[in-house]
Amino acid sequence: MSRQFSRTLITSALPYANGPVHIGHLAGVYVPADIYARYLRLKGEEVLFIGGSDEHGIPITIKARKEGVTPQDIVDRYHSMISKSFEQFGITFDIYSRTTSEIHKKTASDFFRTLYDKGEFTELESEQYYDEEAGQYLADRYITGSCPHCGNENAYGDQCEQCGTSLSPTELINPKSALSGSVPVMRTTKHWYLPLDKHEPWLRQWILEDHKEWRSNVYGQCKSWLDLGLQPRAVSRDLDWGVPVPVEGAEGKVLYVWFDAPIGYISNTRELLPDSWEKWWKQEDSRLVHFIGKDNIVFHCIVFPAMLKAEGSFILPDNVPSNEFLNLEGDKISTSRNWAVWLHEYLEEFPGKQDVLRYVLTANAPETKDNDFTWKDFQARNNNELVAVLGNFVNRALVLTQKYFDSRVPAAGELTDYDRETIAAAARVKDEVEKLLETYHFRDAQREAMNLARIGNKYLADCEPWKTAKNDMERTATILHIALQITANLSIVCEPFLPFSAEKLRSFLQTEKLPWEQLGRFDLLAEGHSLGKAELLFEKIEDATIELQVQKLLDTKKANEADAYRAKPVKENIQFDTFEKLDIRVGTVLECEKVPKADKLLRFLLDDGLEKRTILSGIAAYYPNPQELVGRQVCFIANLEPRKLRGILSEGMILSAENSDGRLALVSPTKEVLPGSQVV
Ligand code: B3M
Ligand code: ZN
Repeated sequence: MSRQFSRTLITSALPYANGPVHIGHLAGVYVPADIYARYLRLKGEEVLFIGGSDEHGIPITIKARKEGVTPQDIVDRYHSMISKSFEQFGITFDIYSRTTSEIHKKTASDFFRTLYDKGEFTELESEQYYDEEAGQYLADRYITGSCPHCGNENAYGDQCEQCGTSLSPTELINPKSALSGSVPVMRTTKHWYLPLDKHEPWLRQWILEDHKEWRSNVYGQCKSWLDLGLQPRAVSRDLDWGVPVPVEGAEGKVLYVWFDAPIGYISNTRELLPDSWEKWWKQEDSRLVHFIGKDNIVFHCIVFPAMLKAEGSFILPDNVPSNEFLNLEGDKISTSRNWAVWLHEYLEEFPGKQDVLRYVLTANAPETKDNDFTWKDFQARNNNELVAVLGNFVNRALVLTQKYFDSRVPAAGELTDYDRETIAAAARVKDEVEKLLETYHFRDAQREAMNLARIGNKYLADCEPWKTAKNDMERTATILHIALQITANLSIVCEPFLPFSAEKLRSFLQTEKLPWEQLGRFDLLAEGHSLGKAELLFEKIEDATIELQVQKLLDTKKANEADAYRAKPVKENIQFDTFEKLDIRVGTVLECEKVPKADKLLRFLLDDGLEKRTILSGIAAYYPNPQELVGRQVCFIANLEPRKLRGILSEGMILSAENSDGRLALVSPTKEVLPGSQVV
C-alpha cells in the first residue's frame, strides 16, 4: 500500500555520547540515512533530517565514575567529537543536537506528564537493591556477585560474562555494590510502566498486516516479539542522571533512557523549528522514517510507537529501515577492545577520502545480514571501481576534450545506433536508482549508479576517440559530447552517495548542482560550454598503506591478548585456620557429560574414595569431548554446601584454573593418587 506524502521526516539513531563513532555506526545508520536525505532533497522534496547524541543512561555514568569526572564531562567530550565526525563525513543533518538540552528535558518531561495524566501508565512497586553507604538504588550493572550457574565471582547483576547467562540481581550469590563495595539491601521502590500488553492488538495489526513491506529482518524481529507476548516495561529508573520524573513522590527517579531518547527526535525538531515542528510530527501527510541498527528495532517498532499512540497526537513511522551489524576483519566491532576503525583516525590517515569510505560501506552495507569490512576489500573497491571505472572514465572524457577541443563542449553530429543505445541505457539508470532508493535498497542503488560510469567507460573504450581524432573530428566531437553528458549525469546520480566527488565533478564541469529530475537528459551541457580544470577524482591506494592498517589491527589484537593474560591481583591475606576449613580432595572421574539444555555445564560423577558424588561445573566450553575426561583425576572442594543447579544436586565444586580472559582448565595432581586424597 503506497501512500502519497507531502514531506519526509528522517531520523537516525542517537548515538550514545560515551565514545567516538566508528565505521559500524556509519555503515549501519548514518550513511544510508544521509543518502536518502540527499536524494529526496535533490528531488526537491520537503525533507528534514534529524540527528543528535543520546546523553543519558547507565553506560555514561559508569564511564564517568571510572574516569573520576562527571557524566556531563563525558557527554560534552563525545558529543563534540561525534558531531565533528559526522560533519566531516558529509552527513547532512538539519540539526544535530543532544538530549541534555533544556528543550529536550522539557519535551520529554511534558511527554511523560501527558501520558501520566491520561492514565497510560501503571504504577508498580518492586524490590530493588539499595546501597546504604552510597545512598542510592543500584542499577543491575552496578551489582556484582557470584554467578549461580558457573561460580564466576565477578558476575554482573544483569549478566555473567563468563558463562553468558543473563541474570537478575537477586540471583547473584554474595551480591556487592560496585559503588561502595558494601552489601546492598532490598528496598521497595515505585516505578511507572508502559503496559505494552495493552497495546499489543493494534501493534499486531499495524506491523504484521499493514507493514508487510518492512525489511524482513525488521518484520521478523517484530513478529517474534509480538508472538512471545508483550510485557509492561518500566519507563523510570532510580538514578541521578537523566530527566527527572515529573510527578510528586518521584524524587531521585529519572526517565529510563529508552523513554527519553526517542523523544529526542521530537525535541531536536522543536529546537530547529520552534514554530512549525508540529507539522512534521502530527500531520498525516508527513512520512516518518527511522534509520537504526538492529539492536534498536524493538524500541523503534514497538515501544516508541506505543508511546506516540498513547500520547495520541503523533503520527507513526512509515518505515524503519534497520541494518544488521558490520564486523571488522572477521570480528565483532568492540569499543572496549578497541576493535574498530574510528572515524577521526580514518580521516587522519586518509585525509580527503571520505567518499571512499562512504562508497565501500554502502557497497558492503549489512542490509540483510551481518557483513564484514576488510582493508583488502576497501583497497580493491577503491582501485578497481572508484579509480578504474568512475575516475578513469571522467578523466578520459575531460582530458580528451581539453586536448582536442580546448576544454569546450563539442557539438554532437549525427548519432550512430550504438550512440543511441548508449544514451538509452544511460537514461534507464534514473528509474532503476529511484526504484531502489525508494525501497531502501541503498547498496543496489549505488551499484546501479556506478553502472552509469561503466556504460561511459565502455563507450569510450569501444569508440576510441583518440583514434578517430586522427582523421574524423566530427565523429570525435560526437563521442566526447556524449561522454561529457554522461559525466554531467554522474554529477547528479553520485550526489547522494559520493557527495564530495559530485562536488568535484561539478567544478570540473563548471556546473551548478543539478536537480534529480534532470538525470537521464543529454542536453545538460550546452555546446561551447567551457569546462574547468580536470584533476584526478580518486587515487590508487597502495599495498603498503593497507598493510599499515592491517598491522595496526594486529597490534590491537596482541595488546588485547596481553591484557587478557595479565594475572589478577592477589586477594587479602587469610589465617591458616580459614584455609584449613576447606576440604579439598582428589577424585577420579567415572562419568562426564553435558547437562541437557545448559550449554555451559558438565555433569561429573566422581569416585571420591568413599562413595560416588555428582558435581556440576561450568566448563563445557573448554572440554568439547567430555567423555575423554573419564579416568582422569580432578581436585574438588568436598565440604561445600550442596546446591541444586538445573534440577541436579551438585555436591561440591571442581577446581579449575582460570586464565584472566576466562578460559578454564581443570586442576589435576601430577601423579596418580588414591581417590579421596586430601589436598594439603
Ligand atoms: N543510543 C542505542 C544505540 O546507540 C541508543 C539509540 C537511541 S535512538 C533513540 O545503539
Ligand atoms: Zn556464570
